[in-house]
Amino acid sequence: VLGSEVLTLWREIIDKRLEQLLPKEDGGMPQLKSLYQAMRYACLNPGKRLRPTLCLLCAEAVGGEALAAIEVACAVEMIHCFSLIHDDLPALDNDDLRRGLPSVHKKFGEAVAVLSGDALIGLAFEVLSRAKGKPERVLECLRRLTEAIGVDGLVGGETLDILSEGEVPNREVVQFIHSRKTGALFAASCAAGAAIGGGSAGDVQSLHQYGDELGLAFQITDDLLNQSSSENQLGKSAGSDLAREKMTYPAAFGEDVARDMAMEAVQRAQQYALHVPKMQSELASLALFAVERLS
Ligand code: GRG
Repeated sequence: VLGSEVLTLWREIIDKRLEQLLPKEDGGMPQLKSLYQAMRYACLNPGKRLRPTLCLLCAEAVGGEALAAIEVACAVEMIHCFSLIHDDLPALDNDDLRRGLPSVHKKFGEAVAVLSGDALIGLAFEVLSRAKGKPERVLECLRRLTEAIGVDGLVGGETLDILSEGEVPNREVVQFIHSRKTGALFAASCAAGAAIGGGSAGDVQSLHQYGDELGLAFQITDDLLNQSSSENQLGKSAGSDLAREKMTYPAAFGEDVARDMAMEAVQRAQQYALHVPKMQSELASLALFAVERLS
């Protein structure tokens, strides 16, 4: 089974639950309609849904039911969409295009964009708190996801990414940035899925490592695509890393070595996938998808 087929299989279920969990456009207070619209726009536009799919698969991989992880998966996607809204803001990467459409601040203005992101992260944790499962498992998901977004995760990685613009490419720094701004959320999505699925400590750890390696392969590929692909193909800006002198894998290691490193990370991810009881081939396909994707 191809990675893209695994994604197609789950996307409708994920989108349907997200749709139910997000505020209705015409619900609540009429004056807040643009806030509700911005939250829905950010979450329901056509992204790949890779992180929530991994979360569901990892629950199944450890012997649980995929759907038991749906709240955790939706929380993960809300966190991810929040990070995209903020990443695109003028103060950060200043990107006008996302998922083939105007980015949230272009469509709704900066204030509503910032605030819709804030609302999404709150909603993510509210949804997570309602996840079905033993309280200690829900708490483990909470810990893993909050760790993944904090100073040792997305925020730390993104901050260094921004502060390193224009600096001479440095291999250690680029590894630090990538493992945090991208790897941490992939790892936490997988580990949280495994945790809520009732996995043993060893299985949860294997899937954390799997997600970490997949995330590395995914971000190196993102760097390579930014360099070689087009805005049309990506649905987001292309060539922007060079223009902003970003600290990327191709900048620090060269394109060929970066490509090899991405493939090596896929292989390591696939090795970790062999440690869990089920869904090994689906997990292996999704790891390969991280490098073979065109957008
Ligand atoms: C979460 C508290 C908190 C802060 C976030 C803004 C920020 C701090 C971090 C930015 C992280 C970021 C945007 C990293 C890039 C990761 C990446 C390659 C995103 C693209 O992911 P895809 O291709 O997107 O899976 P789709 O559109 O398919 O969902």
